[in-house]
Amino acid sequence: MNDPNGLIQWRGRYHLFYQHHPYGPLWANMHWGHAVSDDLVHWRHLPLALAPTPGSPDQDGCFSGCVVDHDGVPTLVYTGVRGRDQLVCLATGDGDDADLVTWRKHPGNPVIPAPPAGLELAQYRDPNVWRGEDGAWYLVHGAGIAGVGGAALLYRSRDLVQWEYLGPLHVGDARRREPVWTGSMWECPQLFPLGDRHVLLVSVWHERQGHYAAYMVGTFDGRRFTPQTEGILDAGSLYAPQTMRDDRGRRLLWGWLREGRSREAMQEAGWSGVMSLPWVLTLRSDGTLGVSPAPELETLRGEHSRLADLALADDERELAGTGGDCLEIEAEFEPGDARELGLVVRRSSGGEEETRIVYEPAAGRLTVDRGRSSDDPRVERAPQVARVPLADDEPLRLRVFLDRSAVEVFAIERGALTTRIYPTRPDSVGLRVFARGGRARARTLDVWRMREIWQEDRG
Ligand code: DQQ
Repeated sequence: MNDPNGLIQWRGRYHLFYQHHPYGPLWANMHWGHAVSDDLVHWRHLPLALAPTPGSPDQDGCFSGCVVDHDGVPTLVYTGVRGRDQLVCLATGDGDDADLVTWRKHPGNPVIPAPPAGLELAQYRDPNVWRGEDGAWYLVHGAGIAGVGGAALLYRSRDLVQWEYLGPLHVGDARRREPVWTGSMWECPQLFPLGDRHVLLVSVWHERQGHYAAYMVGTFDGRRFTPQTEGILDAGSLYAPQTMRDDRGRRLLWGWLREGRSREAMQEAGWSGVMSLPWVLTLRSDGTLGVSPAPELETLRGEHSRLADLALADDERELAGTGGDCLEIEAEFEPGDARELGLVVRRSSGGEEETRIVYEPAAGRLTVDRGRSSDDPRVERAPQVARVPLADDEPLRLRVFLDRSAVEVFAIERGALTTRIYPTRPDSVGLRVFARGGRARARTLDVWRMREIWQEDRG
């Protein structure tokens, strides 16, 4: 699996569609998978929602898109792939079907039959649709302009079938590399209101220089987006995120956690790709995005251990009896004068394997060090790094979720860093806390074993 698609709450239930290859562990032959949840925590698999139709505009793949409520008719807007064409297609569901399992493709597909004229587009895919305040439908479309790079294009429609091109919503600045680079294209763009601003979320894609998810916060005048602040949503493994607003008014986000192992290792495992946890987005007073894990995840907290007021002076302590590979860890540190401090997770008893979550106060840098995460030579070892500057005397508050190969680290309300790790040893479950080059204090350290979400399916 890869990108989350079509996030929607329908009759109170959360639907999560996603890019899926049902017949093999590597990316190919894109279908739409589908899962549903009442509580954001326990999910039920539903049948495939979309499959390519031979001889049609999506014969070579049903790529990313969204689902909207069109006056009671669930309507799926996606990228149909035929040869080199990647064009906007529609499918409609049955509003009375709470499971949203039946989809009929529109006979007039593709509903946007060609990219806009007058732009030299090297890439064009990934529609995302919302209802504007004027009652019209708006669509932001991912694009890459030859010689420029990432762009988000804007369309408007009254009926989701006839679309008028309104021009570029926003075009990347090819002179800058950070934080929002143009890359070759912006995949999966999404524009949504948050607080008193609009957020443009983009997945920066470049064929040789990597992928990452970035955001801009700014204003939208109905035609153009003007950024005021911008940042990297996640400098780790999360890509192609999509968001939805739920009936509690929250802006929820999911992303695809990409693999960090070779194609051969994925083949051997028989699967690849993980969906992130549900995140809640907020707008911080400095105009940057705050992220935190959805509070519903706390219902998975099982056996609990707590340590409080632990002084650390250039040492590393084993937290006996707290280890595991499915844990939630919440820690609040006073960084003191330590050069670095943090947690060691998935540590084998002899230290052969370990993953270090390291905070360096002077640099305001959070790193997940995967240098010794795995004995398997086929996995990525590069550290993953996020900027998390703290104010003077501000504590470092971390929430860490370990779920086997998926690691999601939240520096509370400030940023997130997701990682994939592949320890090989059965004893790589140890947990430690450390400070180096000075003194720090762990004010509180809570560890919960996380409960399994799939039990009922096994019964
Ligand atoms: N994944 C989809 C595309 C999208 C990319 C194909 C982003 O629609 O651009 O699986 O990961």
